[in-house]
Parts: sequence; C-alpha cells; structure tokens
Amino acid sequence: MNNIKPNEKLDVREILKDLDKYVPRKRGWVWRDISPQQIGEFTYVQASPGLKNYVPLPSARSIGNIDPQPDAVITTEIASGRFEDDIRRMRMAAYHGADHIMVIRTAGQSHFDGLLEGTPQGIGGIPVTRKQLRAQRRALDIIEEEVGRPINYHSYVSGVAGPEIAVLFTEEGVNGAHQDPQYNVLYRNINAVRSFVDAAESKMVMAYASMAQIDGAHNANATARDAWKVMPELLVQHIINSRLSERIGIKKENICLSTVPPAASPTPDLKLNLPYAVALREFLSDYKMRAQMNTKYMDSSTREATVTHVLNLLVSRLTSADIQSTITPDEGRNVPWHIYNIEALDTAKQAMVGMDDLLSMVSLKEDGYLQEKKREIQERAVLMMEEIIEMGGYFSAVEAGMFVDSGEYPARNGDGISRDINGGVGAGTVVERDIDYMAPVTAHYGYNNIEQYDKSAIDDPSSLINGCTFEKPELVKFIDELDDTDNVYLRMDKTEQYRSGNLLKPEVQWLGDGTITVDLFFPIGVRAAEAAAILTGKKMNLSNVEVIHKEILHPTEGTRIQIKGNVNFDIDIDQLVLPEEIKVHSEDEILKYVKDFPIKVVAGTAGNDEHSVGIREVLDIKHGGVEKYGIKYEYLGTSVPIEKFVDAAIETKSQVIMMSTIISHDDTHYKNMNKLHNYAVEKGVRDKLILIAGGTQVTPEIARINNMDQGFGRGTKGIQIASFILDKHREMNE
Ligand code: Z98
Repeated sequence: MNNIKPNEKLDVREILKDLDKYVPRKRGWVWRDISPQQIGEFTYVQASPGLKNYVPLPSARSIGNIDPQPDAVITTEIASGRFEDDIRRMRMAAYHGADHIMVIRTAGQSHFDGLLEGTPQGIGGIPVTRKQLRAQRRALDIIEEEVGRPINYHSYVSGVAGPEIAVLFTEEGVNGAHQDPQYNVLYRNINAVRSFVDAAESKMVMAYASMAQIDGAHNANATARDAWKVMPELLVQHIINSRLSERIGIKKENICLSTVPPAASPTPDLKLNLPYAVALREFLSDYKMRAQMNTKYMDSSTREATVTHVLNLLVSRLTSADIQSTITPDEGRNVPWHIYNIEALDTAKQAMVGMDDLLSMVSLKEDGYLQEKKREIQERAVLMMEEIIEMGGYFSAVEAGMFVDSGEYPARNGDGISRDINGGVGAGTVVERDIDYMAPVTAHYGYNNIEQYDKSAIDDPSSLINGCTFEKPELVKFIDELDDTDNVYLRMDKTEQYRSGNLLKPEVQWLGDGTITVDLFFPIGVRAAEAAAILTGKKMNLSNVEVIHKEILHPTEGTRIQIKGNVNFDIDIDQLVLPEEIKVHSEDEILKYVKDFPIKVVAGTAGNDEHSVGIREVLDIKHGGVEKYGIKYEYLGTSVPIEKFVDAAIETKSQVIMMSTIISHDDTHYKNMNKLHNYAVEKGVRDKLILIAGGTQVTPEIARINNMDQGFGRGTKGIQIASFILDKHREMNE
C-alpha cells in the first residue's frame, strides 16, 4: 500500500482497512527546506527542493517540464463533505505543489460541545471525526512518500470543545490548527472567559505536539463592512493571540499570523495592502506569516479571483510569506470543485516562481507614502491597544463593542460586535481548580499539583497512570461507525461501480456526481439570459440546473452565463475508442539526430487540393513545424500531381514525402495514398522513401491501410511528425 505508483489509483478501501490500528508516522509542523535551486539553466533563490512526482505548469512543456518549487508552504482547503472523495483531491493537490492541506469543519462546528465519531457526511466541510482524521492522515502519509515532501495536515481548534479537539488532533498526527480565542468570542458568541481558559489548555497541547498555530484575525476582514477600515484592529488581534500563544509555550516559529490583504481591486489595492503588510511584518517580525487571499471581495468570476490572488501574491513577494494560502472561487459559488483547488495552487506556484528574488531588483521606498501610511496604521493600532488597557482590558473592550466597528480606529460608528462577559455559550462553566486538583496527563496548562502524589512525576505527570494517549496510542479508543444510515461504507457502496467497475461519470467533487458546467453567451440582457440559460440546461437533459456565474458584457448586447447541472448517463470505459497514441521525442533528441543524419522532405497538397494551411503549419518553423527540428523541406505547392511528389523526392535526394490530402469525397484521399505508393514502387524507390499522408480526414489507421508509412489527422503538431520520421529513418537505416 505504501508503494503506490503514479499510474495507480489510491484505493480508499485499503486506507480504511485496519484503521483502528493505524498510528500516524509523525507529529508536528514541517517547513519547507528553503535553499536556492539550480534547475536546468535557471537559478531560483526563494526556492525549495523539487518533488519526486509532480504535475508541472502547462507552459513547462516548452521549458523541459521543469517544476520549480517556491519557498513558502502552499495551502489548499479541501472539504467537500465526503472525506473519502477529498483524499483523491489531496493527492492531486500534492502533485501540484500543496504541502498544507486544510480541512474545514462542517458548518459552524464550533457550536458542538463534544467530539463526533464515525464518518457522517458534512455540509460545506467535513465533521472532523477521529476516523476521518486518521484516514486522511494515513492517505497523506502515503502521498507524501509519493511526492517526496512532508505534507502538513490542518484543521481548526475552536468552540467549547476546543481542548478536546486539540487532544484529538495530537493523537491523530494533525500538524497545524487555527486557534484563536477571539474567534470564539466574536464570531461564535462563546463566553469570553471560557474561550481564553480553553485557549490556554488547547495551545499547551498544540505546543506539546509542535503544531503550527494560525490565528483568526482575518475573520474581522471578512466580517467588517469595509474590510480596509479594520486594519488597526487586525494588528491588535494578531498581537493578542500571538503573545498569548508565546506565553503559553508555542515556539515562535510555529506561531503564524493569518494575514489577508484587507482590500481588493477596484480599490487601489496595493496602496492599501502594501503599507498594511509592511506595518504588520515590522510589528510582528518574530512570527510567521500565513498569507491568505481576501475572500470578502471574491465573487464567482474565476478570472477576477485569479487577478486578486496574483495581486495578493505580489504583496507576499514584496514583503514575506511563510505559508501561502490559496482560496478558490468556490467561496463565491458554494461548490468545492477539484479543478479550482488545482487552479489556485497553480496560480500560487506560477506567480511565486515568476516573482522569484523580486527584491534583489526592486526595493520598497524608505520614505514617502508607503512609510507614512505604514506608520499611521501602526499608530492607530497602538492607540487602540492603549484604550483597551484603559478600559480595563480585553473583556471590557469586547463588551464595549471595540471590535469589527465599521469606523477606522479611532473613528467609531458604534456598530462593533459586543459580547457580555457573563454571556454567550458556556457562560459560568469556568470554576477555580480545587486545592487538590490533579490531572495526570501530558501537556496540561496551569496548576496541577502533582507533587502531592509523587514528586518525581512533576515533569512527567502521566507516569502516574503509566502514560497517556500521547505516549501510548494503543490507549486511544477508536470508535468506528455510530450511524448505520450515514457512513463511508454506505456511500462507497453506492458509487462502487464508478470505483472498481467500468463506469465513468464527469465529476466536480464526489465520485459519480455527474456534475458539469456549461459556458454560454446570449445576445440579450442579464435577466432574460439567465432564464434562457436554465432552459438551455434543461433542453440539454441536465438536471438540477443552476446559474453559477453571470457577467454583463453589455446591458442589452449580451450576457455571459455559466450553468451547472447533472448528467444522467454513465460512460462505459470499455466502449471508449481511444485514438492511437502518438509517441514524441524531445526537441533536443530530434535536433541531434537530424544533425547527425540530415533529413529532407518534399511536401505539398495532392491532386486538386488547394488547402495549404495545414501542411504549412506542420512544415514552417513559426508554429513548430518540422523545420524547427532541423528538417529541410522543399515545398511543391498546392494541387501537386502525385507523380511529381516522387520525382521531386528523387531529384532533391529527399527521404520523406509529406502529402496533404484534405478533399475526401469519392474517397479521393484513399486513392491519392495508393497512387503515391504505387508510383514509388514503379520508380523502384518505395523502400527508400518515408511516405506520410496528412489531412483532416486522415487517421493513422486509414493511412497505413492505404500503403502509407503513417498518417496524421487534425491537430497534428510538427514534433509528432518529426518524431515519426526519426523512428522510421532509424529503422530503415539499421
Ligand atoms: C481560513 N477558511 O482561515 P467553525 N477558528 C478560526 C477560524 O478562522 C475558523 C474556525 C475556527 C478560512 C476561514 N475560518 C475560516 C480562527 C474559520 C472554524 O466555527 O467550526 O467553522 O470554526 O483558512
């Protein structure tokens, strides 16, 4: 199982087998090994070692398929509701450069006051249960071997069950978590005292497990009316949580600020975001930056989201990012699509590599607007901190509604979030520890009074009970499934035919979901276009048709619409007819061969055929025709008599004839091929010539049946023809 190969599917049933006995391989967060890399002729400065197995960026095709990896850990959030499907997406993500997989807990799981067990299906996330965590960590243990780089697994430690979750995460080898009591207080209305006490315990456990901790300041961004107005408060929130974490014992290198550029274009993006980023990094330089995109200003346009993402990445490169998060436009669509995870990862990788070592060429100005604005943000933050202290501290400040007010501090609009210190979920549940209180567990915050039982156990309290689950995984109680109507086995049985059978369906998030998108344009205004799009989907036999994106191109001239819907058919893999695979050699290999054995081609369009565009494309250097690979050619023009091809080949001492034959009525193309072959035989040169026919109706099979050495159809590239010529020439001269 651990030796999975790239050409084998990950078998989720194998991962679930004997899961009760699986122990994660390691604990703790892993940063990338940052070091300059020489890849081909390029040197990358802000870089990390390459992967064993990967999928490079599309354009790498023309750059030796290189896949340079940037310095920052790259995150993707994966949680479709079904962890078994997410595992496959994680593997795809790892191949594209993700080494931080965040799983989102199902809608508002902070409201749960205990742990869930089994594998129920989630909504907008997965119900993070022990079984799901263990299965996913086990899958990642395999995937990280495959790509040759550690992969960090991450979720959230929040809600009134926060400490229990921190313990669960430690036991299951989770490597990072969001933990910020301010999140509980402000956004989940959990009692403030309870939240800070729980945070102390949770952070202590996370420190023990060397987990990376990410704060929740960015939620102020997402919640505020105008996200750029809360910049001073963001600094305050970061400071409160990171200092708390440090005091409790989390190593500075594992304390990460969740920083989000507060504005997005059409605001003057960089004029707001860059001074903010500089202010933040200057104030909190001891800690790590987890840079995430601004989700508040992300809509359903993938194009717009990508531009915002790239501008955010520019800010990261002009300042710093230790973790570069990627958020997908799914946020605006409420459908987690595999493809958008991968697109966002590629955007991050491409932009970061593209902006490698930027600061060796440009620098941030040390005077003027940038510095003044930075200072202004910092001053506002310091003033806010001072006022909080004057008010009597954090709890009083929250009560007074100091946070997420729509005014830019010190301006106040009186609409901030206000929480009563005695109110909220879990109010009144914090009690002082009794004088003889004792908890014989590893990683426990505060007064524990071990010495009353055994002084020698002070540094190792769990020795009093022969070790706890942190040291002895066999003590962990593994509960498999609690719900016999909603669990992974039932879900997998339902889709088994798509897993191990020969059926296939298009998919966006779950195996066999049958969902597709269709891009449409209607020459009409948006309301009518929307209705027309839905009807189009229905007429295409799609079910559950929904508009997921619309863009006005002109109020009356036209609207772009994207719909999604489900297909109700299966594709039988055994019935698929796959076109013949055309082997290609590398550019260098062909160039070298042709240098050693010069090759000449005569080419033209046959008989009465005047269609010369296709043949020119595969001949001329401009679009990568055979000329690009050192092959010389003699172009005979259009409507070339068949005999002339052979006579010209003899005359010019060419080894290859490339005959284009587009016209196909009356089987002209078949006839041309046979005529060419027969004439070459008649002239006694057939065994010395490579005969190639090309054209829109030509397939390799048709050409070979009709006595050609090979045929090439629509979409052929010069390198495919050059590769064939190389192989055939080599074979003939052996
Ligand atoms: C991110 N997905 O930051 P619930 N704690 C903190 C959080 O920021 C969040 C939760 C807990 C984005 C933002 N953040 C989502 C500090 C959520 C989640 O209540 O179980 O959903 O807690 O990557």
